[in-house]
Amino acid sequence: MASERTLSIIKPDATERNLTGQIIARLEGAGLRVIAQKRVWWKKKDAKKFYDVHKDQPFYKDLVAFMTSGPIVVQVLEGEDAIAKNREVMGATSPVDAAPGTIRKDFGVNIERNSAHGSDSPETAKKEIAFLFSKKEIVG
Ligand code: IDP
Ligand code: MG
Repeated sequence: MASERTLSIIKPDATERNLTGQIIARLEGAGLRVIAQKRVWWKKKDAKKFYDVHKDQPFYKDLVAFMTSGPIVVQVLEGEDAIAKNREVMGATSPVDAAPGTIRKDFGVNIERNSAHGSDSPETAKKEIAFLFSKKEIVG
């Protein structure tokens, strides 16, 4: 498997509880490198656009409210099989289902406030990275 890039977000429930360092340490510990990173506070239109794929889901409105409730850390991760590896380190969407030792099991509050986001495919990763970073901001 070649080197890949993926988009990672540390969500508001985690920034609020001062967990950014611990989450980044787990990602780095799994061999992923942070090659771009910034702390931002999304407006409603940003969150709506980012999660547009979920616009027909019953949780969409709450998800947009949650993702705009505080600052987030957005980052590009690079490494072997980065998309799958990031999702493996994060764990399943709900902390209840997430495997022991994963970010969502250890830090997630519930299925919505689950501390981290990770792109789910190469196409999504490309789109999400382009939504959040200019080429100049990805510095290796
Ligand atoms: P993922 O983040 O594991 O890829 P998705 O199904 O893409 O999961 O959902 C995006 C985000 O929407 C989740 O990370 C979580 O914050 C929220 N979410 C997903 N399903 C539910 C739900 O059933 N209730 C409330 N929030 C949800
Ligand atoms: Mg998803």
